[in-house]
Amino acid sequence: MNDPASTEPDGNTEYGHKPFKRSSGHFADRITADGRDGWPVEAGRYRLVVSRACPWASRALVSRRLLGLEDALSLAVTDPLQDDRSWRFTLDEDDRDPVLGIKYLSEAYDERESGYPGGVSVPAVVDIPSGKLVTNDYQRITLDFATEWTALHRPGAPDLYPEPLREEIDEVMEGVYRDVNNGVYRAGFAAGQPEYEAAYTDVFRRLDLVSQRLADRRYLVGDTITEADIRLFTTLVRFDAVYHGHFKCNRSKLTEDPVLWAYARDLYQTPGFGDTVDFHHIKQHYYRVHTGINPTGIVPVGPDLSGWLTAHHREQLGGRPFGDGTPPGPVRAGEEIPEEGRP
Ligand SMILES: N[C@@H](CCC(=O)N[C@@H](CS)C(=O)NCC(=O)O)C(=O)O
Repeated sequence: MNDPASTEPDGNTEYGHKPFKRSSGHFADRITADGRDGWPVEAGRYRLVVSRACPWASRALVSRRLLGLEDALSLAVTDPLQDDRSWRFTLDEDDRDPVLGIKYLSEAYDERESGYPGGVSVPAVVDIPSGKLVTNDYQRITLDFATEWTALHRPGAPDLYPEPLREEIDEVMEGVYRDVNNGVYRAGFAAGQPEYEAAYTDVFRRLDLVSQRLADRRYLVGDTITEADIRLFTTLVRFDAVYHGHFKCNRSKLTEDPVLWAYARDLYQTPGFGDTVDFHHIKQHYYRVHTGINPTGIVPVGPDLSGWLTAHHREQLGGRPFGDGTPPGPVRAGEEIPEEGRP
C-alpha cells in the first residue's frame, strides 16, 4: 500500500531490507484522439482518481487545470491515508465515490484484471461506464492530456509539450525524474547508508544544476510553462514539508535556495498550480502512512507555509507563462483546497 512498495505487498516492513525500486505502471493503455488502444478521448467518459498527497498524481491535477479539462474529465480525490486495501474514498458520503460507486480504487483495478498482484496506485484513470481502470501510467497520463486531449482543451489552453521543444523537455525531465522526483524517494526509503548517501548526493547535485539553469530564465525550457515545470514543481512544493525531514534530504531547504524558492513560489501563485496543492493531505500521508520510517506517526507542525504567498519577482525575467494562451479560470466548485491545506 505504500509508495515505495509498488513491488511489495507491504512496504512498511520492507524498507530496511530491500533496495528501493519504483515499479513502472502496469496498466499502460493510452487514451488517445484516435482511440487506438480502445479508449478514445471523450468528454465525460473517464474519471481521474488522485491523492492530493501524491506528487505523481499531482502532475495530473495541475495539467488538468492548466488545460481546462475539468468539465471533460471529472475528479475523484482519495483519503490521504491508505488502509490495508489501499486508496479509499472516505472523504465522500458513505465512503463511496459518487460517480464510480466504489469504496476502494482497487475495485476498479479488479474490474480490469482480477487478482492483479501489484500495488494500487494513483494517478489512475477509470472508464466510468465499465468501471475499469484504463491507465495508471503516471509518466504518460499528462503527456496524453497535453497532446491527445486537445479537442477538449479550454480556449486559451497553453501548449505544455510543444513539438519543437520536446527533445529538450524530455532531457530535462529525465534528469529531474531520476535525481529529484524519484531521488527523494530513493533517499527516504534507502535500504542502507550508502544508498541513502548516493541518493542524497544526486538530489542536491541536480537541484543545484536546475537552480543555475533557472537563475536567468523564468521556466525550465523555452519561455513558457511546460510539462517539465509541472514535474519539478510537484517535488519542490513538498520539499520542506516532507522531503527535508521525513526523507532526510536535509542539506538545505527549498527556502534556502533563492532561485528555486522564487521559482516554486512563482508557479505556486500561478493559477492551476497552488490551487491544487493540499499541504494537509501531503503531511498526513507521508508522516502517517510511512510507519517504517516514522514509527510514531507523529506529523510535524511546521514548516511555516506563509512564505508561499510572498512576492517572487520572477516576472522581471520576462517569460510568458501561458505563451499565446491565457491562465485558467477559477477552481471548480467542490474542488477548492480546504483552509487547513493552504498556507
Ligand atoms: N508507483 C506507481 C507510481 C505512482 C505512485 O507511486 N503513486 C503512489 C502514491 S504517491 C501510490 O499510489 N503508491 C501505492 C502503490 O504503488 O502501491 C506506479 O508504479 O505506477
